[in-house]
Order: sequence, then structure tokens, then C-alpha cells
Amino acid sequence: NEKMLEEILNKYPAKVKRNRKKHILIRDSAQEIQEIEANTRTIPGIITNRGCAFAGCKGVVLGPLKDMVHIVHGPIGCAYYSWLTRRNKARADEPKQNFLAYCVSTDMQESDIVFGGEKKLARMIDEVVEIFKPNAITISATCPVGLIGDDIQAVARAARAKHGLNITAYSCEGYKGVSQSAGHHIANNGLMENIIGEGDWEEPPSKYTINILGEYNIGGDSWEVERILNEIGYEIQVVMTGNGSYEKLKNAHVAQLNLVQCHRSINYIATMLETKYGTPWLKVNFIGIRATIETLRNMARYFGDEALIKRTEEVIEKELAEIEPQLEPYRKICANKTAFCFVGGSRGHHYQGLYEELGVTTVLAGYEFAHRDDYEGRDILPNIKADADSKNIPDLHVAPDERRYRLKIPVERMEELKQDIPLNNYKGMIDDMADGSIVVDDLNHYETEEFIKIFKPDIFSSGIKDKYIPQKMGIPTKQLHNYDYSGPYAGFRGAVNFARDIAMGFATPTWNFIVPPWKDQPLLEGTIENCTA
Ligand code: CFM
Ligand code: HCA
Repeated sequence: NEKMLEEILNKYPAKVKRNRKKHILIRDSAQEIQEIEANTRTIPGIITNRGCAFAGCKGVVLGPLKDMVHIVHGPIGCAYYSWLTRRNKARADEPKQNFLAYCVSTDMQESDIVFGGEKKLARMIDEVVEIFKPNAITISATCPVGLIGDDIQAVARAARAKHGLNITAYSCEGYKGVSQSAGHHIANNGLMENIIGEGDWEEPPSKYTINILGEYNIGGDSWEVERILNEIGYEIQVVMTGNGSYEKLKNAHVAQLNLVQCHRSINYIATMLETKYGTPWLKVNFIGIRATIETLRNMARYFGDEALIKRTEEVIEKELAEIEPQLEPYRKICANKTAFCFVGGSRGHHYQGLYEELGVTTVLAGYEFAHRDDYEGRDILPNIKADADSKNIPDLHVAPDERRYRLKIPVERMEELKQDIPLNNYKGMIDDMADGSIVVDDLNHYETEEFIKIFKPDIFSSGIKDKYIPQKMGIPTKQLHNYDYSGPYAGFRGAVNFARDIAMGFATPTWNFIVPPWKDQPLLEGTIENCTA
């Protein structure tokens, strides 16, 4: 309640307290609007889980595109850290066109910082073309590149002319934004400007051609989603960007519908595709059984074809018959448990439904770097004031493509559908949370410990940086970023994998060997005055 929150915040200096107070709320559905501050600078010195703009651009959005070589211009650490650690899986469509297992970097040294690294970068591009012959190349900038003023855009333009290959540069220096979110925006702009629409296709290859946006094939998630969609009869042009490729991305403009899984990282492309090609987007969620079913039904409604609607129901029925018996033993173990669910920019919301279906209540959730609309819903977009940090990354000016713009469905039908399905829209996380639960933006180490002491959740789901805090307190954790060698968790079969993994967490006796601090230390500390005994 309010008092306990106040106590946590009281440990902060006054200025920090004022700041953090705006990033935390207790869910109360009686209030019509609950506002939260998000996408602002982290207080220096607070141990945050956030990453940088380079991580969002190269690591998240560009990195999974498999038939391109992604050059990291900078000291080796940034390249090394973003070298498949996110477990975005890929299989080559064409022989020898999957370069994800390589870590390609200019490995800048002190002398490059002093004398400039442009020549070294140009030489590296020549080498990459010669050795790998990739379909395209990206160059991502790390912090020192911007500080010393290397003009990577000029190097890319020259290399493009020299090699006749799509070579583009991304000025995504780590400091370009307050988190990885800025890097998503930079990558979205670059892909839209330089790759999407480059292909020469004019028509979709099948009746139900779609793109999947904001799905990165972590632990194989998009393979499970594609399996289901293919079975129903959809043609997937490209997944952005999990297991995606330059070859498929360049013809993404032909799709009749764009699905958006992670809105936070890719809403920019979704809206630009609508403006330029007239393709609507549908907010989907393939995490959780109910969410997957609802998504499949919404897709079928969009296309409105009786045969497709029937086929959708058949597939749902068949899939449920397969997974329900498998889920049963795990459901027994998971019943009546509680969870914290703190992830980057959309999973903190997406996983709550899956938890609930397994009997686990989310008592605290939040995002590292999401924006207010991810918490409060898309309708509040007009109320968000852009600050200097968010203005740093310009919105691209996109206009309807004279030749290729087509209305995919009539305007009236679109308006009608919008009443029932999340076309070009989405709800926020706050709306879906139970009264009394806590929503925290940019949760830090101190608050993690304090909230754990209060709620003593049965499981803590987050990332590699914060998972050791709860573990040391005797609480099982579930990595919801790269899934810790497990997955897929999406779709029907993924739900079974997830149930199995968290049930293992609950059932393992390991945690009984760790004594949490509240079992051998008093939660309240103090002295008793005037004690005569
Ligand atoms: Fe989207 Fe993602 Fe996420 Fe994200 Fe990420 Fe990720 Fe994430 Mo880690 S794109 S916002 S920048 S769903 S890498 S696959 S798990 S923080 S919640
Ligand atoms: C990133 C990638 C990351 C990190 C995960 C973590 C991922 O932000 O650069 O902190 O555990 O999902 O791999 O979000």
C-alpha cells in the first residue's frame, strides 16, 4: 500500500525520491487514469538494468537479419557483448547466407581513436565483401565513433558505390538516447529508408500474405508462431527481424497485413508501412494460450474469409488437444503462486497472461525502457510531450508511395473492425493488472530487494543482470529475455515449455537450502528505549 511505498522511497535523498515516485504506482482501477513517468533518464548511480542505443539498434533490431554482415565500428567490447547473447536463432535460406555466428568488428584501438577510424572501417568493408559475399552490410556506431567524429555515413555511401551492394550505416552511438529504445528507432528509420521496398515485387505471393513485426526468434519463438500460421494457410513474407533476411525484407511492402508482436521496438516501421503502402497493422500476442487463440481469431476476422475462419478454429482445436494433457501436471505445481515480471519493453506485459493461465498471479510488473503508451495504452500518445532526449532521433517523413500504395480493405470495413480487434491500436499494461499490484518503470537493485522483502514472490522473472538478487534471497528466477538456453515460449507448444520451466523452478529443492534474509534477520530494526528489564 501507499505507506509501504513511502517507506521504500524515504530511503532516497529528497530529489531522487521525487523522481522515483513518478515511476512507481499501485494499480487502482477506481482511478480513471493512472499516469506513469517513463522513457526518461535513469538517475546516475542507481543500478539499472537498461542497455544503450547501440544495444537496441545492432543488438536487437538489426542483429537478427541473417544474410547480412553487421559490422560494429568500435572497441571490441560492444561487438563481443552483442554477439548472439540474445539467442536470436536463425537458419540460412540460401547456402552460406547466415552470418550470425560471426562477430565482426573494427576493433578500434587507441591510435584509431586519436587519428580516426574511417580508413580502417572502409578496409574492413572491402574484406567483408571479399570473404563473406553477404547480401547486404550494416555498420553500427558505438560511443567513441560519435565522440571522435568518424563519418560512417560517408564511408557507407562510398562503399555502396564501390561494391554495388546495399551497405548502410546506423549512427546509434550508445549515448544517443536514455536506453536501448532510441536504438530501435534509429534501426527502424534505417531499414525503412534503405531496405524495405527495394525489392521489385508488385503483388503478394498468396491471398493471405503477412509480415510479423517485433518478433526476434528468441529461443525459436518465431518458428513456433510460423508453424501455426503456416498450418492455417498464411504466407509469411518476412519476420522483422527474427530469422529474417535482407532478401525477404526488401519485398515486405507486398504484405496485406502487418502483425505487431513487440510494439515498443518496431511501432515506427508499422506506422510508416501504413502511410507508405496502405498496410494496416494488427497488435498480436503469441505469448500465452488465450492470447494466441485471440490473435488467430482476430487475424481471421481481418481477412474475413469463411474458409480461413473455419480452418483457424480447426487448428486451435487440434493444438489444444495436443497441449492440454501436457500442461496438466505443471498446472498443479504452479497453482496459487505469485510472480514479479520485469522485462524490457513489452514482455513485462505479454507474459502476464501466460502466468495467469498457469495459476500464477503477477504482483509486480514493469519495463526497463518502455514509453508511457506501453503502460497506459496507445490513446495517450497525443498527451506525451517530447523532451530533448526523445527529439534526438527524428521521425522520418514518409508519404504514400505513388505506385505501390493500395488500400488493403475498404475504409468503412476498417473502421468497423477497429471496434472489435486491435487494428492500429493496443492497450497498455496497467489496464490488465489487478488492483493492489505494483507497476514500476526502470526498476533498480535497491527497489528490487525492498519489493521482494514485502511480497516474497514465488518466482522472479527478469534478465541476467538482476536475476542473481532474488536467487541469493532464495527465490527462483526465470530469464524472460534470452530464456536461459530454453524456449520457444511462444504459441501453443511454447506455453508447455514455459510451464515446464517454471514448474521446475518451483519444484526444485535447491531453494530450501538458501535461507532468505527475512527468516534469520528481523525485518524491522531498532532499539527499545527506557527498557528496565
Ligand atoms: Fe521488444 Fe524484445 Fe522486449 Fe525489446 Fe530487449 Fe528482447 Fe526484452 Mo531483452 S525487442 S522490447 S529491446 S520484446 S532484447 S526480444 S527481451 S529487453 S522485453
Ligand atoms: C539488451 C539485450 C537483452 C539483455 C538481457 C538481460 C536481451 O538489452 O541489450 O539483461 O538479461 O534480451 O538479451 O535485453
